[in-house]
Amino acid sequence: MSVFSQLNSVIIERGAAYVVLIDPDRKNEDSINSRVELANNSGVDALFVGGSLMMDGNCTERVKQIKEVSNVPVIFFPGGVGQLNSYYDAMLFMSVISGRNPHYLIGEQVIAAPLVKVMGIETIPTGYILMDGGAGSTVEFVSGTRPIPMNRPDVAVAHALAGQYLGMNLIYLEAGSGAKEPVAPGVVKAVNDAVDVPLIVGGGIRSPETASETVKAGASIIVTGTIIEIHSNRMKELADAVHWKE
Ligand code: 1GP
Repeated sequence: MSVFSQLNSVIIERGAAYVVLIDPDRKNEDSINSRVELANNSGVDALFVGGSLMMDGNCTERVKQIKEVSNVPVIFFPGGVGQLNSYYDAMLFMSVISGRNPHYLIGEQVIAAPLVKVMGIETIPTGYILMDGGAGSTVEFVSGTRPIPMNRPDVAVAHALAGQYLGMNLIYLEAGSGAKEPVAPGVVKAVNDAVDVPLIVGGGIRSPETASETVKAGASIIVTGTIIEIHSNRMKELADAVHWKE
């Protein structure tokens, strides 16, 4: 069964899926193993692995380590083609559709595509929409794109629809890692009402209450990174909040 089908089964059976983002960067060197082990036992449905900026050259080694320890699918959440390797079970084949920087709309993807083919990684076509979470996210700087203001659900809807019509299987509403404010429930609802594909929502989600509110607004997949870097033991309560059908 493909990783995408597995995620869809979780969404159908448990209401929504819970994903923990692990940044394979130097700062997490000592905590990766324990965090992945905890994820194995906390009802986490998948790991996203990636980050906008790597501060050393050991990313591949860390992804290998994550794959060795993980019991759940390890999905590449690409910060750039340099983080591509064959240890991932699948990847979000993403385009930053909220931006107008051709390199992140199609440039990185063209560089990555032949390598993905050779490595045989499952690709999940994903339209990535950066919303303004109020913290000036790293992805904003690295991608050279402007986030969509949070008070413009109409603009978010237009981008998400364009993504769906271009064939994206998932739409990712991103407030940016460490966002002050997560994607507003009103934005999630407006986009979910407009598109037929599942929504991933991440950035600034720090509590089960926010996770639950975001799912109720229409998110099918919730991603948390920062809160788990600070309090790994909160994975279980976040997973329980996301899995509302149980
Ligand atoms: C994944 O960028 C997010 O979409 C992760 O954000 O680190 O704020 O949880 P946090």
